[in-house]
Amino acid sequence: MKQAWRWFGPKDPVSLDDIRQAGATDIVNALHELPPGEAWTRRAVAERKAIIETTPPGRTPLAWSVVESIPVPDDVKRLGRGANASIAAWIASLEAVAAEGIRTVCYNFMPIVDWTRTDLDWPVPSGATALRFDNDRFAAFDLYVLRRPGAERDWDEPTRQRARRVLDSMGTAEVETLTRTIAAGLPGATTDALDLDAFRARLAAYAGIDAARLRQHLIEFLEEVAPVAQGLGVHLTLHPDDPPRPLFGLPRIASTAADYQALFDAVPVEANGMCFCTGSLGVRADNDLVAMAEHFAPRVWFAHLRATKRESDPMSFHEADHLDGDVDMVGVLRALSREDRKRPAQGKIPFRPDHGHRMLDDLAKTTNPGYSAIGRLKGLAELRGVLRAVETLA
Ligand code: DNO
Repeated sequence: MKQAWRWFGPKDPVSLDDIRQAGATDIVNALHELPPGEAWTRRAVAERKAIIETTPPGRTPLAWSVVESIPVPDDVKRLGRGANASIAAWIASLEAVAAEGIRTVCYNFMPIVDWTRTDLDWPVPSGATALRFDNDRFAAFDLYVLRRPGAERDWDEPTRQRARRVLDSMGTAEVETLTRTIAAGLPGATTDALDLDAFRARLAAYAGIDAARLRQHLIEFLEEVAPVAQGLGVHLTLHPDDPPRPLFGLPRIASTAADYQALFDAVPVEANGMCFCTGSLGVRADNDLVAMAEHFAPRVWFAHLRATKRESDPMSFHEADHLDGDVDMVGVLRALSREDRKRPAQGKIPFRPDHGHRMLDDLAKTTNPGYSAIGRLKGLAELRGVLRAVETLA
């Protein structure tokens, strides 16, 4: 497996040398500065590639091997094949990436909001801070800040009462922070940053889109893009929903084994692949991650490895140390590395240590939430150790 690292580009406070010192060899990057729906040019991809792959004398080379993500614009999720201009632009970006020799592309199909948390600096007992999804805080936002029509129906009475108390305990600044955290998106988000009015308008545009419709739209999108990817020699990897359940009354359709199976059955071409994200999938107690890794191994072309831990309210979770959440990380790595050993050199699975606690010197620095250097370096070191052991014992 290839040890990779997400880098947000030249403005990332984590440098390419930091990544070398963490021991990663492969870079995960995207043209984050471009809005969803804008076609990437080959020239822009080549410029970024030159920044990543021009190695100063004496330094370890790095390879840009994964694009995460080419954002899927909102209209594709609402209209499916009907969003033909957006799909054409997505394919143009894919072609630009392939022309520069990058063979793995990650994307997701979450409506309106990409990955979602309520707390970005939640103190853990070591003195570090973690990302967290607190279900009551999320309900407080949905019910009393966004005031989403119909939200009352989606939350039971005890949750509504707790959410009310949570809201009453927050000052204006905290409500603003929570709003920004949820509606404006987190680093690497592929959805548009929205204020509350724009958020409500977007929600209204999803009226009538249930899980079956959204799944159909994803299948239509894949029917258009996956054969092109196949021809270009690129694997598409669908990132799971994070968290893997409906939010804001909107369907999510990449949360379970059955969800993925439906997509692979509908569009069997090999280019239709999966990003195996243990942290996202592991939030659901009914996802058996080792069984999923074994079953879907031939479809896995990229992995995000991190561990979430469900709390006393099992709808809430925080990000634990990489080996200490609910996921059986050793079991998952055993399954993925077994697959990896069967593959030729160009098919090796890149994985990145996903997220990490903010700790040590990073507590005093400006960092991208979840993407500080030291917490990920620690995560990668732990994962590398497991991998070495699993490979040695195989
Ligand atoms: C969060 C990430 C997401 C992910 C996209 C994939 O840390 O896993 O931003 O990159 O949802 O398209």
